[in-house]
Amino acid sequence: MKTWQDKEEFKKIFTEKAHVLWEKDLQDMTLNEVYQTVAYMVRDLVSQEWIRTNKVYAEKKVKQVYYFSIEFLLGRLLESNLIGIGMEKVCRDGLQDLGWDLEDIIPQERDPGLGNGGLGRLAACFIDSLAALHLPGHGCSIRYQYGLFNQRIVDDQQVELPDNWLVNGYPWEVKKVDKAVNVHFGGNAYMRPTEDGDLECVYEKYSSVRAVPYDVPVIGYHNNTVNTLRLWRAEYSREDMYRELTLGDRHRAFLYKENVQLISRFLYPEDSREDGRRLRLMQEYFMVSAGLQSIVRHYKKKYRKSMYRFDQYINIHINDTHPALVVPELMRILMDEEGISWEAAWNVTVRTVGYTNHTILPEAMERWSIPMFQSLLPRIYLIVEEINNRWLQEVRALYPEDEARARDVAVLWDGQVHMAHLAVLGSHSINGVAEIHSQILRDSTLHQFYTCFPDRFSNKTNGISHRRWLIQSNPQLASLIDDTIGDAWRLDAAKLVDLEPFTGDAAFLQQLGEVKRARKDIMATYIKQKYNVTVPADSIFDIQIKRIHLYKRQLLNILHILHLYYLLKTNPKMRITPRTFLFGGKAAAGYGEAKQTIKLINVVAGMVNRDRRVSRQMHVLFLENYNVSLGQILFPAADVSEQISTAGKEASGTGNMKFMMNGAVTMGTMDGANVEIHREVGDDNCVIFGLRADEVMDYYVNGGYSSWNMYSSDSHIRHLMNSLVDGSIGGESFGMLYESLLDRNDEYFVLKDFAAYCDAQKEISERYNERKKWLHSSAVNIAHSGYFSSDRTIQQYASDIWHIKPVKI
Ligand code: CRA
Repeated sequence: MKTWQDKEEFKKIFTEKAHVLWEKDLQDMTLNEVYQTVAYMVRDLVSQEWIRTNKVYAEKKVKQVYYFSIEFLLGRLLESNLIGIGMEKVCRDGLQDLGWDLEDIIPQERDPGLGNGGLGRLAACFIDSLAALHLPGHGCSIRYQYGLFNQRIVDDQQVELPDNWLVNGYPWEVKKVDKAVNVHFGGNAYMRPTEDGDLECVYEKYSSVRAVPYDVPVIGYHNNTVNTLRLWRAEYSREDMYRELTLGDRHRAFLYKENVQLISRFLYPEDSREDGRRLRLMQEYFMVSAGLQSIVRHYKKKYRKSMYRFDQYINIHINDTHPALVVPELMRILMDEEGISWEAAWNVTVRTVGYTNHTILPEAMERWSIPMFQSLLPRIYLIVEEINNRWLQEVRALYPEDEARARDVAVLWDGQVHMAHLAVLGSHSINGVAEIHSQILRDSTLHQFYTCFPDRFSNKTNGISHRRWLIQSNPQLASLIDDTIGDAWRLDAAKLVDLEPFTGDAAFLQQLGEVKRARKDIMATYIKQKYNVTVPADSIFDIQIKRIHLYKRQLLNILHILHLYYLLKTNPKMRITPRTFLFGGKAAAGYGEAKQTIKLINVVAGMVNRDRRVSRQMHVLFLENYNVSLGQILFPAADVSEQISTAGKEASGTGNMKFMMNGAVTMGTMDGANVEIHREVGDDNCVIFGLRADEVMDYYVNGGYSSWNMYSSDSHIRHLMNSLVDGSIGGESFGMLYESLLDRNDEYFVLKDFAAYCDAQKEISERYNERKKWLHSSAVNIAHSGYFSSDRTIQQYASDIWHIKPVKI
């Protein structure tokens, strides 16, 4: 790859580039212009490799995977790309000479808010790993004009501001006008007999949307691979507009134009919650159809192979059910455009598609009303109907007179299209994202499918990119690791286990303590600057950062804090290990309980921090607008990682892995990947508490839990619950939370797990006071975090599901 020889060359190229781009003297440039200049320079460096990567894949006709995801939560790219091409130092030094600090330039890049949380961030880690492992794999998604809202806290409450992330342009994208395709919506579809006695589909009177791709390079790590993330934008074309005008009136044409542009305007702000709105279905089909059309076109043009062999060269992976329309859309292309029979098309489709499930929360399972689906996608509906009919025929033949079974596995039932069932039926591979989650899929959520296709099910425990979450975000720890075991772990995260012999080494632990302290100081400085709050860096940094959701139980955390506060108020002589409790996360705008939780945290924080006697021992803070960039400051600074979801609810979690890799000790339930973290580090190096998933399930099925009984029998709980509604917390009332905990019988077992959580927190404090033991635990966590690298996850997908091989560029 072309690189900058040294900082002198960097400065020369920078100066030329800046002049061309901005027509300004260097001293007049804004920081943002400096950022953009460097970003374009990085793109110049990789452009040859980007072209070559695609050429090599096509020339060698290698099998490629396309990862379809409605979200890609990339985070900033300048620093990660500089690290990827090994040019960070040259750039830093060059900028320094020119009078800029790279640290001031990096934050000029806006976080592309193209995702909500775990699912979108996972997709970003996956394409990062694909490129790092020189695997031929690309992303496909939507180029939302507005990302997830920016969160402001005003009067203790969340306010949502639009995230217009593209205002200054996005230097990483390349618009490919010549690669645009048309996607059809609405109209009529019906079958009619052909002359040779067959049936063919007529699809007419639809309206068209122009899908224009914007490609973002996905740069490997110290290799020459540059894969592609293709983001589709919806546009109207003059032709289509003209046709609308001739078909209808001007009003109709206007509506057409407005509707079309809406498709790629907003990211839906729901995380683990179904929304069911028409526009979302349009987004899903838009992404799927545009993505598939371009893949098929490329395959035919460059691979020149028969469509019957499509699955030998192409794999399509669907990240949850949002892209599940890949199944009927590929069927449509194979049958209507390529003239292939149903049976052959179905074989190709199933062999091409793989599906990952990310949630078992019933409220998050996508379902669409049939009338809406049918009117929006009439041709696709006919195909889904046929898939359903053929499938139910099989099921009824196998299990006659078992309508309950048919209902459990139907794609169309009760007036709805069940997307998870469509995804399962149309895939050769179905996987969950942590062992316990995959187990629950097999045992209950998808049990009937599992009995039909046991071989198609597997587990692929999630992972995170150790490049972003260790090398990039915690350079202090990364260089300590280099000094201790060498730097081979940078290419192979499994080698982090070489740290194991040092987890008892006093000198190493001492240095580890210093690194953690340095990272806590950075965090404390951020807090001081942004909130004018001083948090003591020698207190325990106890952090819960993730979407706000009842099942994730931020409530359990804040109720424990409130409990501690009351104890300290009533016993002025009481001493606890000083703690700083930090929270961050967005609540979906329409999710009342989640928003009230944010308010409760903020009101309690104000009360605690203002109380001089208490605030010597504890601080509480809600950090505004948690996103990838803020995460890069928070994970390295944590002592304690709060992973306290109700057991059985969190499919995997990935924040838990980021904390672990940065040496935090997990305080967690036996849920998601916590189970595997616990297995890796053992009881001594994490703190597990609370109900197990089977116990939770047992309460749901057989009853036997009453939160009112807890209220009556436990005076602490009674006090806490009363305080939610009697005005004693900052004169505010938190009725929704009170109702959910008591009147709605505490669906997530917050009160049930409360005592166990308090004990676990005491345990944490005691362990923290034994400094050497604590640092040992921290080191054990880092040493065993290699398993949670997304490189391991992607290698498993590549060999077990996609059957793709590395290609050296
Ligand atoms: N909300 C799960 O809840 C999981 C991620 C990525 C989630 C997390 O536990 O780590 O996916 N599920 O696998 C989801 O988005 C639609 O379902 C998530 O991010």
